[in-house]
Amino acid sequence: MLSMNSCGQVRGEERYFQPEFELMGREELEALQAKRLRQTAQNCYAKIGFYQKALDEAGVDPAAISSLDDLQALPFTTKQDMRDAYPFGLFAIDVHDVQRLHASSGTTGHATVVGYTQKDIDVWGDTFARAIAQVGGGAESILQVAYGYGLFTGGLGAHEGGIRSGATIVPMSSGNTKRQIEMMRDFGVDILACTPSYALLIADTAIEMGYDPANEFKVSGAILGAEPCSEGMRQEIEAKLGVKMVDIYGLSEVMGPGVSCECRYQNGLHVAEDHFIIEILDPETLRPVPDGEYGEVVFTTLSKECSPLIRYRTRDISRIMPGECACGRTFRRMDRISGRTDDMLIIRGVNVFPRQFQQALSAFSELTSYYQIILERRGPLDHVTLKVETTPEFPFDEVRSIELLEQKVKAALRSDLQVSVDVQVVEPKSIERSEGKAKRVFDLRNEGGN
Ligand code: DLL
Repeated sequence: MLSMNSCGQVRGEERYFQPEFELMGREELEALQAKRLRQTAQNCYAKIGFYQKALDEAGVDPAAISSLDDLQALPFTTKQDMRDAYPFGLFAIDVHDVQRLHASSGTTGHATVVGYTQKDIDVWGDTFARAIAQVGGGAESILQVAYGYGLFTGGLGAHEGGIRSGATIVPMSSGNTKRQIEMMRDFGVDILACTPSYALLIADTAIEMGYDPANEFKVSGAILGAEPCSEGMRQEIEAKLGVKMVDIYGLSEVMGPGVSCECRYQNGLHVAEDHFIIEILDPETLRPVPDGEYGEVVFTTLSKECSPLIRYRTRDISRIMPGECACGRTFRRMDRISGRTDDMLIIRGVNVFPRQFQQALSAFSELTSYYQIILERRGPLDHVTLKVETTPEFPFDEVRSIELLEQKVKAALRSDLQVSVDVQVVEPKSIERSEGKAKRVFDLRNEGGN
């Protein structure tokens, strides 16, 4: 349980902790959320044409919102709505009063643009600083930010958290891996922030360079997110780097990293409920599902000045973890993201998410965490090949061993996931490494061929 002294510091140490919110009683917290929800809806109605129209159509008077139950009557916002409003159509303030702009990639249409006032940035910094505290970091820490800086929210989000917690920041951005490792060693970095894929690449590269980062480096905490990370991959990162890892979640539309984050119990991600309302909805009926059941994650922002959002449909799939957390925080926990409604694969009628492959593969000590799923069209049917990479210790020159491993993996997938896919075992290091979010699924179904 968390304990604090009269200055609000945890166990006498200076850690970034906001007990007045993080330990707030549920009733009081929900009253605060209801009040902020009303203010948000009123602000949206007064300042953003899109919401004025949507709230009018839904027949909602924002001033009449009095409890969280009123949320159900509010309209949704989708990524398409944000794209249609490109670039500043969903801003509640004039762009000239905005401190900073971020945008998500526009590979499938317009980018979604989000603005931040100084207050928005402060809140963002607060939520990331809470994550730094979760891995034991604070004003005495040296934080290496190896998320990409730029329009992507990873780099600057982590950076703001570092400022807020008073840490010394090493703003590396992603890439230049050997240099990252030298700096990590020479500067005595104790906290690393990047994607799980990149943390693994950093660990493997350090080991190749002849270091034993788990024992020779000071790094002891890692704040990793922006993509799914299986339990097996987490354990590999923790063992190779000698760190405690917390999974951090967020999305640029809603804020960036820090919307939710694990505590040291690593048992679900506490949602920053003082700034966001989370709902888990059935994606078909758009009705809430009971706690513990999976559904689409929907967020409403409660304190954003520039880019408030009402009921934003993330397409991420998760669930509310039932029960209380041993850490004493009252913020509810969402489970790690199990997939996205738009990355579900349907293999011969069976629904499966890429992350489930990752989980099934972690049972094989002969395999690394690197894999690729390749979708092709062969005749009328979709064909799936799973490329998996062996560890350097695996006897790759023994054809029989490869065949046996392929058969074992195929059988495991059939029994764990009920899917039948071709398995191709490939040599160590033949699957491309990522310095940011790893690309796992290659959909070649519309690329001609047979
Ligand atoms: O990825 C923000 C972020 C940066 C989060 C750094 C954590 C750390 P986007 O690029 O807009 O923003 O992508 C958001 O990434 O909807 C999820 O599908 C996925 N995602 C983010 N965090 C996690 C996570 C950032 N911890 C999209 N686990 C989201 C699984 C995640 N998926």
